[in-house]
Amino acid sequence: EGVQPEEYVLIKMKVIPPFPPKLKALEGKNVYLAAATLRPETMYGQTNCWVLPDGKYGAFEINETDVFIVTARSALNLAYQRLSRAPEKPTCLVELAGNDLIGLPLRSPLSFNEIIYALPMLTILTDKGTGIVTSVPSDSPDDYMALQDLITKPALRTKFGVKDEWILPFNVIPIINIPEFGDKSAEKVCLDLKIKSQNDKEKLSEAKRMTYLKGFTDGVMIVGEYDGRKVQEAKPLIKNKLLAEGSAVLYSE
Ligand code: A2H
Repeated sequence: EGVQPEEYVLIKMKVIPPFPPKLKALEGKNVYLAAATLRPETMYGQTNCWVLPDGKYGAFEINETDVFIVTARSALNLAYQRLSRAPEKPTCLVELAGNDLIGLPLRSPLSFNEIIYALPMLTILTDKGTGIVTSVPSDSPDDYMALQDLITKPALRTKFGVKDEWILPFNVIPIINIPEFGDKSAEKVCLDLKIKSQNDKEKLSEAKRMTYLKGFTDGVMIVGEYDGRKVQEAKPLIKNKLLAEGSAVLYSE
């Protein structure tokens, strides 16, 4: 962890009932995969959610009605940020592995796709954020490459039990224009740098470096309520709206 605290927005991705057997104990509750992001203005372009197949997660009580599926580490942090039913004490209702979450159908705020699915990403860190990541392949090189890996490698889909219909209908959605990189900046930079897979760490960090700052300084929204506005201006407005309507919460670590 860095010296500076990082403030994330946790996007509440609602698990659509009926629940599979592993989640049956949670029936009747509002259950969310809570994804940590630094880019709330990109949520229009969500195509799926990422989980670490071997990662350990739990279903933690946030209040009387809501349950967040996150890592135990982040649940403890949340409990100290008033996001637990019992003050400063996480309560785990069900222990889960990432593999148990693959294929869950989700409804996520702002997403143009009404239903998206939880899919495996092999590079998720368990000591950052909640261990749940929402996927925006138009603007995140990591997300673009992890989705490409699943699309182009049937063996990978078979290994993790990923059905074609959880990925193939979901195309990259243009949401932000960056003059230098166009409307699908992550796709363009991954192609330009000839990145081969989600494991190509060096090239991916170069791709992130190239797109991340430019997206903030030069990016313009091309969809949504703030269509035509600069990303810099839209970002706090979209963040505050998500927080106000209760579809996201703040989380720092
Ligand atoms: B970002 P930082 Cl569109 N493991 O959200 C790996 N990656 C994680 C993670 C974890 N445990 N938790 C969060 N993240 C991702 C959107 C996005 C993000 C876009 C573009 C860039 C971008 C959609 N995915 O991040 O190290 C999340 O992906 C570029 C770095 O704390 C989160 O924001 O700076 C970002 O990494 C936080 O990374």
